Amino acid sequence: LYSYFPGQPSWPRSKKSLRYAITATSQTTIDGATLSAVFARAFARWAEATTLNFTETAREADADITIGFYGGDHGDGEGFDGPLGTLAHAFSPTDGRFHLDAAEAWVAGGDVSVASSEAAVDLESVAVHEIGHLLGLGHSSVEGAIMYPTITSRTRKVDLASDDVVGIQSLY
Ligand code: TQI
Ligand code: CA
Ligand code: ZN
Ligand code: ZN
Repeated sequence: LYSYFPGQPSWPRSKKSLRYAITATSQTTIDGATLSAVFARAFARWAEATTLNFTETAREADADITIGFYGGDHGDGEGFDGPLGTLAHAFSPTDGRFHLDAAEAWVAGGDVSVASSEAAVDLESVAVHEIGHLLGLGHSSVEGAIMYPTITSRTRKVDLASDDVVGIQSLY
C-alpha cells in the first residue's frame, strides 16, 4: 500500500501547473538535451495519472522544483556516498529540491540492461520514483510499485503501478 509523508503535505490543490528547472549539471557528463528528454518523460508518467501538468523552465527563479547533480556533501545535511548506496533524494512538498548523486554510473535514454558497468543505474527510473516523493508520496509496501523502496541496478522500472496511481489520485 502507498503512503504519504507525516501530515500528508501536498502542492496546493489550486496549483495544477508545476514548473521544474534542471539547474546543477556541471557534475554530470550527460548533455542538456538528453536530461531534458529524460525528465520530461518521467514527469509525463505522473501527469498522465493526475490533473497536474509539468513544464521545464530555464529560469530557476520561476521553478517550483529544482533538479541537480551533486557530489558528496552538498550543504543539505544529506551528503551523497559515491557509487550505489544512495542514488538520489527528493524532499516532500512544497520544498521542491531533487538531488542526484553525481558519482553514479547514470544511464540516460539507453538500454541500462546492456550497460558496461554492473553499477549502472537508469536515470529515468530513479526520476519517476523521486518525483513521487516531490509530489507527496512516501514508500509503498507493494513490490511492483514505483514507490517500493528497492531498485536493482541495471534495471528499468518506469511504469506506475495501480498502487502508485491510487495513492497520487487520492492526494490530488
Ligand atoms: N534514495 C532514497 C529514496 O528516494 C532516499 C530516501 C529514503 C527517502 N527514505 C526516504 C526520500 C523517504 C524520501 C522519503 O527512497 S535512494 C530508490 C528505490 C533511492 C531509492 O537513493 O535510496 C529509488 C532512489 F526506490 F528503489 F529504493 C531511487 Cl527508485
Ligand atoms: Ca551513491
Ligand atoms: Zn541533497
Ligand atoms: Zn524513495
